[in-house]
Amino acid sequence: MAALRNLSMVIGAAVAALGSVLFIAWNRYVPGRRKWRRTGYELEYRTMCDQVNKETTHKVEPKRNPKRCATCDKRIQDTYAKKLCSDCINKIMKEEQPSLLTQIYLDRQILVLGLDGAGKSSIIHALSTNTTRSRSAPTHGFNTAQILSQGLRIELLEVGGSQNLRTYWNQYLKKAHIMVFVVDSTDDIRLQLARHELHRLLEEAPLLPLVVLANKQDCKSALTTSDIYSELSLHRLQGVREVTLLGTSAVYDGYGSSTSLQTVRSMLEERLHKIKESEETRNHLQSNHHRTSL
Ligand SMILES: Nc1nc2c(ncn2[C@@H]2O[C@H](COP(=O)(O)OP(=O)(O)OP(=O)(O)O)[C@@H](O)[C@H]2O)c(=O)[nH]1
Ligand SMILES: [Mg+2]
Repeated sequence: MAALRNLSMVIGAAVAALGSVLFIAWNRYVPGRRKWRRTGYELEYRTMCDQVNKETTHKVEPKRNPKRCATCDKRIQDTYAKKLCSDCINKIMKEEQPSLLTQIYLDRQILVLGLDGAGKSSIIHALSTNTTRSRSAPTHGFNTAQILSQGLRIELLEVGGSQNLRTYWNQYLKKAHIMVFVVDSTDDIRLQLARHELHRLLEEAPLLPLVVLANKQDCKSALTTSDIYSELSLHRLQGVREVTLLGTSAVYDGYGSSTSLQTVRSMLEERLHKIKESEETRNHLQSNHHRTSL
């Protein structure tokens, strides 16, 4: 009896040992089974499928970050720039824009410059649409609008006034027929800087007609046009070039004593027609001279 009990205990132990060996072998060698791994003090497990999934997800292309430059894929730091980073904007301004301008070259061009926040975009909007708007975003690069006037196509071209864009201003002088320089009449702290930038441009383009707009005349703190005349040292240009200085408001058109933007537009159109006429007369005289000398 005792021998029988011993035999059944031995058989039971052998079956248990065999079961354990089979369980371990099953987990180890059959794919898709859970695999045990010891990490630190905790036991963690994962299936072979988990591993396969992990490996394949590594190969999937990472999602494109929407705040990356469309051209060079660099991260965009500037929150205003939606598509291009500042380096690519600078590159376009430096290399591509002049050729772009020759492609879309219009009959006459008015170059609108001035420090950032002076009101260039607001004025261009008002001149080209005959409507004013109360808000405007800073120009990162350039901004254009077109006016048609008695057979003349006029392009209004603004190059942004922030410090990094001011270095490109002079590249645009050659194509311009008139320069409109916009000043924020309330920004007395930066008038000295505006004067410096204006005279730097005038030195490079001694023949370019100049129109200065003392903008934001609707503001109580605005300096008068005679203050702006002396702050910008416009007397230095007397007898050297034709200068027109007008007070404007781009948000309340024709406010108080300021000149209405409709009048500014008519004056600019008239000037450009005169320039065109004198160019035509000169060309006519030149071709006559050429014919008689043949
Ligand atoms: N009160 C008043 N605000 C103005 C006038 N003109 C423009 N502004 C405001 O001044 C701010 C700057 O105007 P913009 O037209 O963007 O100036 P900008 O010269 O184009 O500036 P950049 O593009 O950064 O070079 C905006 O909030 C305009 O609404 C004006 O005549 N009167
Ligand atoms: Mg602007």
